[in-house]
Amino acid sequence: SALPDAAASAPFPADFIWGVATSAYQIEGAAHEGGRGPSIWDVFAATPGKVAGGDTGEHACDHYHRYREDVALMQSLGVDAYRFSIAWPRVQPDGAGAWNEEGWAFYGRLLDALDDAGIAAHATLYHWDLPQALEDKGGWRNRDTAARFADYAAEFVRRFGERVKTIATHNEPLCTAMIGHEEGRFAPGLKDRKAAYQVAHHLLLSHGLAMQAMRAAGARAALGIVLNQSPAYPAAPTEDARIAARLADAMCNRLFMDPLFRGAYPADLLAHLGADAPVVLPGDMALIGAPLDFLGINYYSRIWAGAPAGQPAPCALGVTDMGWEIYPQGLTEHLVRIARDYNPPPIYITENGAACVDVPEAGAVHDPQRIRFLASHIAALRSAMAQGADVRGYFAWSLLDNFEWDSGYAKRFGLVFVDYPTQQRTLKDSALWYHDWIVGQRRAASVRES
Ligand code: PNW
Repeated sequence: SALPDAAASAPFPADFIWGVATSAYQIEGAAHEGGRGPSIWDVFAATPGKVAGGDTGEHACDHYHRYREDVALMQSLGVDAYRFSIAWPRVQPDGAGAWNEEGWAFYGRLLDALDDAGIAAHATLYHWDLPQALEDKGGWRNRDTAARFADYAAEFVRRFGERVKTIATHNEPLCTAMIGHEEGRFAPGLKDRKAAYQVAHHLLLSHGLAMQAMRAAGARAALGIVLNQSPAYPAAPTEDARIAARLADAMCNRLFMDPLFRGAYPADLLAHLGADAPVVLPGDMALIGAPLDFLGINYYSRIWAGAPAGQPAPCALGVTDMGWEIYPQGLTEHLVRIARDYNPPPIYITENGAACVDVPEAGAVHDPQRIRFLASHIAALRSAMAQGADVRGYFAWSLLDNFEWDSGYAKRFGLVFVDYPTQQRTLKDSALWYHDWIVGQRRAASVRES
């Protein structure tokens, strides 16, 4: 399926959106300010042994206080759009009942700053920071949490629905469900496969209920969901490895894509799960399958499945500082496959980026690996579009170095370097590269128009 370089280097459409992304818990800090309630990540990070270095999001990038400076940084990059998330416990500390006006006011100020800078806002309602009060009642294992989420979503639309271009219900429900409830590496830290699949279903249900509630509240923004997706490849030329890859695809991709776009969980996955398959009530699948205005896809790497015991998965290219294989072609292959198998709505690449070992040096940060990562994935995206994938925008992860979940501050994904003790921000070479890339695309578009 590889196309000649011409497709990958063709200019992007003039209205293609270039952006950067962040999430609330990873950058805001001010965990105890402005009436914010505790989230499951505050509790998890405070538990010894859960996060590298004992790091927490208590201060993070102090974006809660420095958002104006951060919007100015985005402006200097020349981006069209900013994808960020709302901290649910900031706007509804208990996850139910009273709204916290001081919390809503923060997002109002952020939206004002983005307006002034001419940067479009793309909001995500849930990027993993569940109010702890809801976790105390069973969190996403409790079906009622889905109804609480829909209330919050509708309130967001009533307040800010006119001021954002897109609203995503969830970010990466796969990670919430599996890393949070089966692996235990993310909050709330459970190790229970049956619970994890019930959580996956309740996340999808909460998405469906939120879509319904937001439409009823008169949402004008485009509504959708963000999924992390990875093509799965057999790690050996054997039938066992092919079966393992099919199952990995079911667990990572079709688990969410099939209910959203085909109205049912994958039969092979349900058969594999047996008694661990989720309880689904009548009407759930119709809610979950309601039409989306857009689909967000986060792409980082591919999955190898079925490597014979003791044999490492083949991995020809380099890896990032996360140890994740760099495989831009997977983005092309996956987007083409999604277009073919699901006929999805317009797609945004809502995250793509790399962790690198970045060292500041005399006011600069040289990160050639990140530049190569971004350039090669953008080219891979362009060739997917040439093969029919309808992609409208690309958001680099991330604007800033930030709290990288269980890795704490040890892993740096930012285009902008953050010196945490001083909170000083420094543009990395990749930020300058991204700026030049965006300017180059705009110039090419205006030449085409004249
Ligand atoms: C995404 N995995 O998380 C998240 O949306 C971001 O908050 C995060 O900072 C970024 O990617 C980088 O990690 C992921 O294990 C976490 O495959 C884990 C995985 C993938 C994405």
